[in-house]
Amino acid sequence: EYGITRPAGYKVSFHYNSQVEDMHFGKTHPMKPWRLTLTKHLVLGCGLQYAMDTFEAVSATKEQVRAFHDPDYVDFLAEVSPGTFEELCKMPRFASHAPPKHDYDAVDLGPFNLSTSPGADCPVFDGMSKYLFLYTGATLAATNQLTTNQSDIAINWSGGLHHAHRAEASGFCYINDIVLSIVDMLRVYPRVLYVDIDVHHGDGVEEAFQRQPRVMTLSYHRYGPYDDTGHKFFPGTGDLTDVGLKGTVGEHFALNVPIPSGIDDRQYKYLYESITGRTIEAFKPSAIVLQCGADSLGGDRLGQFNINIKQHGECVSFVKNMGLPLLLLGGGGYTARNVARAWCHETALATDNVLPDNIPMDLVPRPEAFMGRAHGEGKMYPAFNRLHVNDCKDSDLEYMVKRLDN
Ligand code: V1P
Ligand code: CA
Ligand code: ZN
Repeated sequence: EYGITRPAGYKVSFHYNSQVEDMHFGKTHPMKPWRLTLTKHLVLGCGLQYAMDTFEAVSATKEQVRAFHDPDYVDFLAEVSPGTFEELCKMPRFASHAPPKHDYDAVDLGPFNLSTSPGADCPVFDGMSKYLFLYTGATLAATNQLTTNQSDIAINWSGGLHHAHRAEASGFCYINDIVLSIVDMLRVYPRVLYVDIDVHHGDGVEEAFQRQPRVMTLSYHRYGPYDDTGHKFFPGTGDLTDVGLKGTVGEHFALNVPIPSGIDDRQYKYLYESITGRTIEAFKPSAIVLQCGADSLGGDRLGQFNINIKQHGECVSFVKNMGLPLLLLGGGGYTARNVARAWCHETALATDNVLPDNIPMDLVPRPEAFMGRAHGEGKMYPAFNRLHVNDCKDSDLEYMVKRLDN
């Protein structure tokens, strides 16, 4: 109906399991797995399934997850539910993993930074184990498509959970599917480039490979003062001076681009294309993993950037044009309807299809209202212009690109 065709000369695979959609992190929690329902409906409604090989994801195994994560943590994640949490917490091998101390913690935290308190970043919820091992299974299947040369681009919008640590959940992320994917890729690719356009710093991935010169991590993120209470924007890391673990062979194989709030399309394009371009030139990756967190879009509930879907998509096209094996993952994204639009648009870009601007209303998720009015009624690509109140000055950005020459 939209003239969807298969891409010429290369193959794209799409990995998903609808069981992830029913999960609830909690009433007030910003992470809404049903954003993936919207994405699926939009992708299928446009007929993009005809342009790709589609795979129903199966759960990752505990053994696969242990390739990065602590064995006790993996067992805990596999067994935990709201009903078993208290009991498991008392078991000595789990109790020994004391919760991290954060100065801002207002909620009771259990081992591995997990909690049943409402308001926790990483709550224990019904069906959680299923959800975690499924999004991880989808990323690993996508990775396998690439490493076995069966696909050139592989997509998992339910993955991209970049904050998870070896034995600690963080920022809505429990299993770091990205790290597991890259570890697997290193079996066949000499060098892997990880690029992260989520509005948050990709700290978990950076940390995992801080001593590994075969993996270059590059994150673009909001960085700096958060609000009047003096809190930093989550997770508070990713300064320009953070370039990998000093004194190890991994030094200079991490790059961070800290960005003030309010950055617009033109400014983001300039930063992204100059820095990503130079990084690819210098590092010469054999494959690229792109975390496409949609919370960098204007109007996001947690984000503070003013990026439109078109520019977000151009970040995908830019790395796609390098012609390397490419893994596209999701991540953050808290204004659900815009997340669905962005990831559907990026599925189209991955398969060399162009969607019409006007998609029939029954396909288009209703636009979010922001700044007192709804933009882009009935449109695939709403205009978000200037959603965050702050202006980002060109002069605030210039020094990051200048630094590339040093
Ligand atoms: O800011 C914090 C910490 C926890 N607070 C006490 C301070 N957490 C953030 C976490 C953001 C995670 C982003 C994940 C991703 O990069 C990848 C999937 O997108 C946070 C925020 C916030 N505004 O930054 N947690 C919450 N909001 C939250 C709100 C309601 C209920 C639970 C969590
Ligand atoms: Ca980022
Ligand atoms: Zn994020």
